[in-house]
Amino acid sequence: MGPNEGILCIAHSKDVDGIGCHAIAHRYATLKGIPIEHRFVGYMALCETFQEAAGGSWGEVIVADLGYNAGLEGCLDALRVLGDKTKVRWFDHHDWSGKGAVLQLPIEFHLRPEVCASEALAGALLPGDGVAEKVAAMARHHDFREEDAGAWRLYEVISSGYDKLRLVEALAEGVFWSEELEDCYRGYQRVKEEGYRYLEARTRLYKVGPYTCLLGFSRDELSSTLAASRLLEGGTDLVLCLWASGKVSLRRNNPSIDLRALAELFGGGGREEAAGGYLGHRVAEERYLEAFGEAAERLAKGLK
Ligand SMILES: [Mn+2]
Repeated sequence: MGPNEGILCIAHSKDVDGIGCHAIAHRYATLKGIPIEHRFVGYMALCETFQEAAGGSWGEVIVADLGYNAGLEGCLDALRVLGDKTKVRWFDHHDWSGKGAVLQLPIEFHLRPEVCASEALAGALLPGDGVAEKVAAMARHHDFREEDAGAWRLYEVISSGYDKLRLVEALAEGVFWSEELEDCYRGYQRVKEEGYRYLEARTRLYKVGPYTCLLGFSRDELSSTLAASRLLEGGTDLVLCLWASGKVSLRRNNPSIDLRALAELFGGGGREEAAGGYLGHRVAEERYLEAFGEAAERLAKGLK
């Protein structure tokens, strides 16, 4: 088998579902003896990755746990070129309603909002495979915020910045925990506590439209979910967390707020209940209050 017949897996690496999709694709390829490469992407570099894929020569491209976002409109041509010459399967559970232009591309979409992306992928690639099912179950528990100590510990390992490919390879082999992961997990508990203290010292309450919103400025050591979950404990209608990179995360306590629509004000996307984007510039630590003002103003446009 030549290198041109391999699988390219494009998914994010921010949580158990994203990493789980990579792991299931990895296991599938390994069991079939097909070479596989992974691209760990975010919404920001997605088009570049599709352009790179379109310029390459792959046996199959698997895209997973990446929902529609406005940025995709900028690479429809690359996606069409890619889909015309390569089998592309796109597994996702985000909301794709009204996104006809992308859905008309020569891509096989498996859009299943009732499951997480890893479950959709496991069902299609490795039905009946115990390891894939276990990875998918952990991804589901994390994505749907269900009890699963193993899944949540794994999430903390992912948040700690542990080597993504190493974790994917371990999961693909059915190694769900190890001494090395335990060490990483323990080390991260200390880092996380410091991150919480830093965040709690840098929050401010805003009124945006009819809603209360707690804004926070976080260090990179806290992931979106961890930082935003901590902010949500304040009980406001919604929260917006900001990082030095300009990254923005939105979460809510009030289910009547559609965060995906708000995320579009930040060039991003996501789900109704969890979304994110970018402010558009970096934020220096000493100027986070200015950035809060800017973000709150933008939010107010969407929350009239
Ligand atoms: Mn997911």
